[in-house]
Amino acid sequence: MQNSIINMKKIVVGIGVLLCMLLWFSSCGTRMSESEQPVGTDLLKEEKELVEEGDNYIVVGISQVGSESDWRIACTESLRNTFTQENGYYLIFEDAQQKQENQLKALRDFILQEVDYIVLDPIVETGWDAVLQEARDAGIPVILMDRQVKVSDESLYTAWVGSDFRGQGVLAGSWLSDYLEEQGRGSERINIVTLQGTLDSTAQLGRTSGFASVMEQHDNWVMLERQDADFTQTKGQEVMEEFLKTYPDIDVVVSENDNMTFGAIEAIEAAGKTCGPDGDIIILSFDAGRAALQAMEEGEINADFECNPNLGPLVSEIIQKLEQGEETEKLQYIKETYFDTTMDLESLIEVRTY
Ligand code: GZL
Ligand code: ZN
Repeated sequence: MQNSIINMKKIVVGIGVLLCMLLWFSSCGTRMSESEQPVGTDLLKEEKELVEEGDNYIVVGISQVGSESDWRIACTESLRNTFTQENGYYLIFEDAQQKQENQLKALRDFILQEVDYIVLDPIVETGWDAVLQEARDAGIPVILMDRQVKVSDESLYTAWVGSDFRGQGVLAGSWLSDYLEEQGRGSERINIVTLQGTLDSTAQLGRTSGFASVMEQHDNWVMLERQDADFTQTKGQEVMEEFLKTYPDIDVVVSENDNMTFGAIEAIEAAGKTCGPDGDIIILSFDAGRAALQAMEEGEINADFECNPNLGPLVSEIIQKLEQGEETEKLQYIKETYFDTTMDLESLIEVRTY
């Protein structure tokens, strides 16, 4: 009996020690600045080393728009795969759930935490001057990715890397022009509706204006209506349902991202119409993610204008240059292409990383 009590005691003590060890190591994983350490805690030697060693990391605060689309998910994956501890980074990642006020709060948190760099994908182009000024006052470089900002002083951010959205819109317009010619519809009245992305986002502004610039060369093209569907599938379906109720003869849908396109296809088919090369309605989409290329292969989308989400490596390249004291280009465009049903989609889909 006596032995078993002693053994029990040993087990209880052992578990207690184990728990303390576990608590310690789990707290080691999170970076604690001097001010955050619990007052009076005598940091154990190992923990001190970990915090000191943590200082060898480049601390990057990333404010991401949200998780509203396949494109956005792929972009976040690219960032998380790049800003790893193995690559010498300590990443603080904030998802703003598509609200600018969450991004402003995230940036102010990053400034308080004295990160080394701020990376911002600005949901809309306006409203950033003050917080960027605060980052500059704190001596923290801001790198923009994907979307851009309209600021009074361009030196408020160090560099931007992303897509040529206007170029995507122009490419979509010229693709449609060629396609209609081939179909013998070059002089027919063509009724068009547009599902726009988040209003005032660079992607929406660029795609809308790029396509509009081609519209001007075709007086037989009529833009019946453009409406904001916020880059989401749900809104895309809702807005397309309204368009179908309002306009009996829609020839083309310009949808400024694939997720709105998926919603639009739902609405078109629910209304008893068809889309794609053999359908009633021509579908032009943007992003060209894997799911959209599969829908294209199934004959639901005519053409898709790629928006490359793999921005992580390009942003990291900028930071590495800054770390070496090297100059970086102010604006850097990522390479992109487009897809349509004349291409060998099966082999293209196989090699796509998103
Ligand atoms: C474009 C990006 C857009 C995508 C949408 O670079 O900002 O936001 O086209 C995403 O899918 O929601
Ligand atoms: Zn028509």
